Amino acid sequence: MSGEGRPGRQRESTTHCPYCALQCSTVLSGERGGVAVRPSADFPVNRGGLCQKGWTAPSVLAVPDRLLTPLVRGADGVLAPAGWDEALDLVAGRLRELRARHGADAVAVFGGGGLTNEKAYALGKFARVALGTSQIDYNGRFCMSSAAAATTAAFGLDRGLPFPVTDLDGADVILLAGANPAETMPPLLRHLEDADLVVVDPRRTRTAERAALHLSPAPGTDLALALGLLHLAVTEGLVDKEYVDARTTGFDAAWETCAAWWPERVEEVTGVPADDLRTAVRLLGGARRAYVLTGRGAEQHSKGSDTVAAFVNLALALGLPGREGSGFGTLTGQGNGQGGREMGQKADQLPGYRSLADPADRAHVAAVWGVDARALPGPGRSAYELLDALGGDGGPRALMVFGSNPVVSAPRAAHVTERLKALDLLVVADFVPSETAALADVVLPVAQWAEEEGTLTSLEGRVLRRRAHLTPPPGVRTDLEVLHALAVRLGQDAGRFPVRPREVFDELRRASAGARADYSGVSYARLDAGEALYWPCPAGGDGAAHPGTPRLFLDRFAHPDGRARFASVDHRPSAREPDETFPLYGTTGRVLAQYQSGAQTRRVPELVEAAPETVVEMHPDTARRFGLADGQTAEVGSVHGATLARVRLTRTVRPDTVFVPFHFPGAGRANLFTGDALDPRSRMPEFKVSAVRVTPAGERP
Ligand SMILES: Nc1nc2c(c(=O)[nH]1)N[C@H]1C(S)=C(S)[C@@H](COP(=O)(O)OP(=O)(O)OC[C@H]3O[C@@H](n4cnc5c(=O)[nH]c(N)nc54)[C@H](O)[C@@H]3O)O[C@H]1N2
Ligand SMILES: Nc1nc2c(c(=O)[nH]1)N[C@H]1C(S)=C(S)[C@@H](COP(=O)(O)OP(=O)(O)OC[C@H]3O[C@@H](n4cnc5c(=O)[nH]c(N)nc54)[C@H](O)[C@@H]3O)O[C@H]1N2
Ligand code: SF4
Ligand SMILES: [Mo]
Repeated sequence: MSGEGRPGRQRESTTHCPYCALQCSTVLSGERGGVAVRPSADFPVNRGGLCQKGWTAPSVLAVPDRLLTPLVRGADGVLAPAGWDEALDLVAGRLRELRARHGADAVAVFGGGGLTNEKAYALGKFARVALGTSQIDYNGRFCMSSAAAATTAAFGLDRGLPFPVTDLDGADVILLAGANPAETMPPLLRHLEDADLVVVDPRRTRTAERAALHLSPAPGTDLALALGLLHLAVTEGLVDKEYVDARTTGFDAAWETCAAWWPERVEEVTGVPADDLRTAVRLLGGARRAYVLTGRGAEQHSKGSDTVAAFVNLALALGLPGREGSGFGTLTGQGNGQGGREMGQKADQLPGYRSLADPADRAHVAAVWGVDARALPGPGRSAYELLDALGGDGGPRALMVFGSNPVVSAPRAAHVTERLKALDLLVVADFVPSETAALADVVLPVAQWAEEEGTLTSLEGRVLRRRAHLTPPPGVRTDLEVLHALAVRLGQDAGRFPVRPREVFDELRRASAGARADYSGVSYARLDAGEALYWPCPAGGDGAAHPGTPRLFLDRFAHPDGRARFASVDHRPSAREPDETFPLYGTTGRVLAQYQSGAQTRRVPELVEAAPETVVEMHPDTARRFGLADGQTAEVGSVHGATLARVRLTRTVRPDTVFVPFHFPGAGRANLFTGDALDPRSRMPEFKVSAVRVTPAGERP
């Protein structure tokens, strides 16, 4: 709580870290230029811990190249400072012109999972109402979409962790499939200390080093591995038959495919010894309290949603989901990766997890927005498909980006960059000159996390308050103010796009009332009073406040019959497997000291020192085979393109695999070698598997 204006005491504000979905609670003090951060002592998720990114977050508030004035690209092709009216008039005028000439879908919007609930909600409404376009999607498509597709199908509802993080404290065994929290959510480890960890990762990560058992499959083979684990659960007699009968459907059909995945066959496909598979299943099946958790390593594949489904099948067979003290979950990534996927910035979605394809959902939201439901557009393209279509035949001619840096983070980045350049108008709202902002026709400088109010929903489904410690610097506006000003210029009533976060939140409560992600019982007042509110939290009908829902599915799953669904899924290869020309698996992911596209963390000196440039991690045997030495600059190339990276030799990675972090710009972008294969259900790109060769830089065959 902020103690503003208390005499004789330093002003402090309790808020949350700007980065990942763990949303560690922090206390800010000091004035602009000298803001200090410390972890709050009493928040149960981080328990007084922060990672290096959290400790250094205040320095982004005062980076030397902070955007403090709108920029407009002049006739000379250079971005030059402009006034707000000039910039907004220009944007609105061009948008109107393009819409008149090419139709409403000529204008597209790209959002982000780092936006607060209020901003994500306002952005979706702005696209559908002020622009009337169907063309909106967001970077969560690259992040949570496979897990969301699979868990919605299985449980009827997608909340990353359907239980509080602190439930993990009591676990005996936790299987982590493709997650490296020791680098991506360090304070989470405090909740994993007492459990035996089974870590599935082609690298022996810092997380795997703490594991009781490390399974190291070839990239892209988790689906076979999960099918094999279910096979063993059955043959070892570990299935919870009573639970399967009472709480699920579809087991027999699921068994049909995994019956053929006996351990030796799984070993052949994944490289994981059959004995280790048996040990894993016995650990999990023998535990009283066990959890299965997935991360991006299992999800960012052209078969990511089927892979998550196979891990859900395993958890269901063992009777874990919907029981206190055990469960299935996925570790959501971005600060508001959970709320951001419920508030209507996804191509097919309205606030509260309502569906654009459902007439009753459309009618409810249209009534809250005061528009005719028939005027709401239908579902649009998914993130990669949207970026791929920019500036092409029948594709959008203008794009507005709020909270993403796709020049670095989108798959097949060179192609995406070309598409962005082909636009008639690119508008980027950001607080730093990101690589995407550098291509824009108009750049709008916005406020940062510590300068604004709002709410975010963390990976455990708890709604949290972000609080302003500073006022935004002169010349900077909030995202909500930008959307308001543009909507008015596009002919909307001033009252339809409020600028006060609290007002937007009250509207989104109404828009989500009665929906799957129901926030109608959550209020700033309740959050500020310190209540821990997890959605769904409907408004109490008889005046009684609903306590929220820390644990979902304890009595029933969210399908009409109350049962969870096993999925019938089978293994298949990745879109492109290694061959003679591209003999290695190239996989990508994160390092501790950098965040995402690096737009924020590459501006923090301590973090740059810790992780200055793109590296390619490879096994010494692999380096020898391809004539490479530690520290040398190499080219990591695929059929799509090549990345320059410094060779880092390590025995922690499989000899058939190289690993490249995706946080760096220019020629060091990992996404120069990733491709355009998408999961057919979730439209998730295959970030985790490319077929690559690694050659000394400048010596490509
Ligand atoms: N330091 C840091 N922390 C972050 C972020 C960040 O950028 N930096 N981003 C946040 C966000 S948005 C997200 S989504 C999360 C992501 O958090 P994680 O999912 O933990 O992160 P990744 O490094 O992308 O992938 C995890 C692991 O997957 C492994 N992997 C690669 N291919 C495969 C495969 O085929 N199968 C399996 N089983 N594993 C594979 C990689 O070796 C890697 O160790 O982190 C959040 N926290
Ligand atoms: N190869 C490879 N590529 C990947 C991944 C991978 O594992 N491998 N992971 C994918 C995943 S999981 C994710 S989540 C994406 C993330 O990648 P991006 O979508 O690029 O995410 P960020 O780097 O966080 O970009 C956020 C941008 O918005 C700005 N910003 C932050 N907050 C706000 C705000 O409130 N308002 C506005 N207007 N701007 C804001 C930041 O300064 C930054 O420039 O990358 C994906 N790309
Ligand atoms: S773990 Fe995530 S939320 Fe916590 S300090 Fe680090 S980046 Fe921030
Ligand atoms: Mo993510």
